[in-house]
Amino acid sequence: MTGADQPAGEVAVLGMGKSGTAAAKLLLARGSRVYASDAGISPTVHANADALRLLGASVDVGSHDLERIRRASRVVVSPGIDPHNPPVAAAHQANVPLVSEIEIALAALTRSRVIAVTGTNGKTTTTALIGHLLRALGVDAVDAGNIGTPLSVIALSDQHPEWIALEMSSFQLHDTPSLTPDVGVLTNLSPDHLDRYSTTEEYYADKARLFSNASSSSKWVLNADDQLVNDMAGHAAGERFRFSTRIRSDAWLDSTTGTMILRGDSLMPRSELRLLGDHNVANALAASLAVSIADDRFATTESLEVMANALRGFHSLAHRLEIVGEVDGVQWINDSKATNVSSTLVAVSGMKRPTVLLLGGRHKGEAYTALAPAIAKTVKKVIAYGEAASEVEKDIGKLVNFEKLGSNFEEVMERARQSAGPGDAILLSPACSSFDMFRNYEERGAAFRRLALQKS
Ligand code: UMA
Repeated sequence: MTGADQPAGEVAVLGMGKSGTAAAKLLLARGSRVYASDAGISPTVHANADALRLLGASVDVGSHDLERIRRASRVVVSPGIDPHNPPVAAAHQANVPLVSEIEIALAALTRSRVIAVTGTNGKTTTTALIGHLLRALGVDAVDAGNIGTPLSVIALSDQHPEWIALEMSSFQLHDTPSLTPDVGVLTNLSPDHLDRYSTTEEYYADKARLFSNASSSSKWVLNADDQLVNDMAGHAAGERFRFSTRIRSDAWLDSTTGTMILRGDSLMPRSELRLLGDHNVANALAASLAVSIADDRFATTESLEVMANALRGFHSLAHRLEIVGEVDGVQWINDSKATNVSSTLVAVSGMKRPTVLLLGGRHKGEAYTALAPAIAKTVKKVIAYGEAASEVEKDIGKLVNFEKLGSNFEEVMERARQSAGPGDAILLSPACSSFDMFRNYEERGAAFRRLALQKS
């Protein structure tokens, strides 16, 4: 590590969730003095604090020492901490450089090559597909970032991988100024996180940071069907490659023959991809395109065949249009990861069966009216629940068979069961975050699965 990488003073790490804890461990391993703090007092925070204390960090649980943060030589902020919160504001006021956990990890991962993926929706599936394809090609590759494994965990491992499929959220992009991916993928753009950003433009500005260090050697994979994506890439330096489910592109779906085409060659019939919805075809096209341009080795005819086989073997990720089972002729679909309106719109638009839609949770600021046309086509009933129920009712309650419930998820599931008959589907695609009733979307999805499969 160079002197520039290793500040003389203490590094303050804000948040001791997954990313803060991993960043603190990496900093300690590389010789920094660390002060880690978390405003929360959950058992996880306490356990992480104990682990960091043992490694030599100074730790506060339940509060942040703002004076100490102001004196730090650098601050590492967890992505979930709102920039307006006191510890971040304190760092800004004192002009302490503030970075993400990813920034710390990238400085340590000098030899690994990176395919970075961002966008409003589809980025986790695309990242997972990229990692899956690379490993199928025999490459030492890992998936990291917003998808779940902090990049600092990878940086701490004994052997750094050759390639990293790195999912970047807008929050992470905000504080990662040195991100310079070998390949950058932008899946799509639509409003999201309006509970954190004051305008959609502000949110898009963070997404645009993907292109901050564009150079002539950069390669960009862009959604040809999304004008905002192409506008955002603008005049960024580097080569552009496009994917589409509508028009002839570098990777595209030829709907006349139902074939997925990669750089002029037939990749595979769409019907052999075991993922629901056209958006997943777009994700698979984006991932195979990103891999095929990443290195000449991955663009041969043999590699194409290996990738097609790997795509055939890829199952949907948990909580993303995941069919959890069929009970008494009713299909139960867990799309708990759909935490914004555009994601739910994609799910509802892809439904083939008459559908009971579970919509609700913590309202994030978007209107639900955009769902109305898609709901009119296949949804037989909307059950709105949680904090957002009244907001949902105001926007679409009169346009559809509608029922408003409270915040008892077992009751929501029971009413869903009673409202569906053989041949129907029950879709949890909430368009809201889960935090009013659950710890996170995974816990919400797990509750859906458990209650769906419970014998009535
Ligand atoms: N906290 C404080 N002070 C505050 C506010 C919060 O100390 O003022 C503490 C909380 O008590 C908590 C910690 O900060 O202990 C939370 O940190 P975090 O929310 O950043 O959670 P991590 O466990 O570090 O997980 C993060 C990502 N979380 C978010 O961006 C909200 C995970 O993405 C990611 O997988 C993980 O790092 C590893 O990279 C999750 C996510 O929901 C899946 N992402 C959003 C999304 O996909 O929409 C962006």
